[in-house]
Amino acid sequence: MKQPNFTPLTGYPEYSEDEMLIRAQGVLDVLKTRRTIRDFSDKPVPRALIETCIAAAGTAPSGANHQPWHFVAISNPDMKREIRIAAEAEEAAFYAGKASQEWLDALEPLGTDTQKPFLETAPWLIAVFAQKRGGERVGQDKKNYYVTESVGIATGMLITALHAAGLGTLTHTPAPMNFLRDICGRPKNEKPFVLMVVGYPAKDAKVPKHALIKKSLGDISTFEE
Ligand code: IYR
Repeated sequence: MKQPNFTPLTGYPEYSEDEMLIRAQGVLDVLKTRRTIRDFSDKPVPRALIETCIAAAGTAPSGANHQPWHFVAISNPDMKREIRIAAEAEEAAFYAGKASQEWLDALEPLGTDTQKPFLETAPWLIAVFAQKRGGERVGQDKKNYYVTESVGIATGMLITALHAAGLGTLTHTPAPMNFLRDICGRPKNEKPFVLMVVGYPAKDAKVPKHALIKKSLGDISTFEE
């Protein structure tokens, strides 16, 4: 058995408990203002901002540290149009009968429909892919573990970084999204996980009141002390 190789931990300064609470509250204050946006401005967003947020997502923990994700950032108008056409075709089938009545009832308060103009309006789409096989280095072909969990965590960190930077996001999941693999030219071992729509909110952006209903801390947690 090969001996694991260790190095000293860095990057954990000690704060006072008061300071820790202030820091945690600061993160909560920022995250509380996040909304899922469907009305985007076409104002351009610098590529460096998107790169930095993807780098933040790439720091996520993952099964065996295989980092089983790939992010395709798209600002190319032709590709965005192609994605919109394919996504709207899937959504048309979804709303016309593929979705159960219970599902449609659950979506009713969001006011969503088959039209996805934001896929062209927003300056960036980030297609997130999950890799069934890979490894800790690009080009490897080992089995990946906890792929969904790992890519889900990375996507959460991507959303957090984008929001902290002042950008709006929509977590878009047209189903199925296999068209994304073809349009983005990604290999067979990658499964489209989510399509993040990224940009500034439109000046007159509205959000459904339904989205403001948040469970309380008591609802979402139990403490056993
Ligand atoms: N993908 C569809 C439907 C949809 C599904 C869920 I679950 C949502 O939270 C929102 C929408 C659409 O984008 O319209």
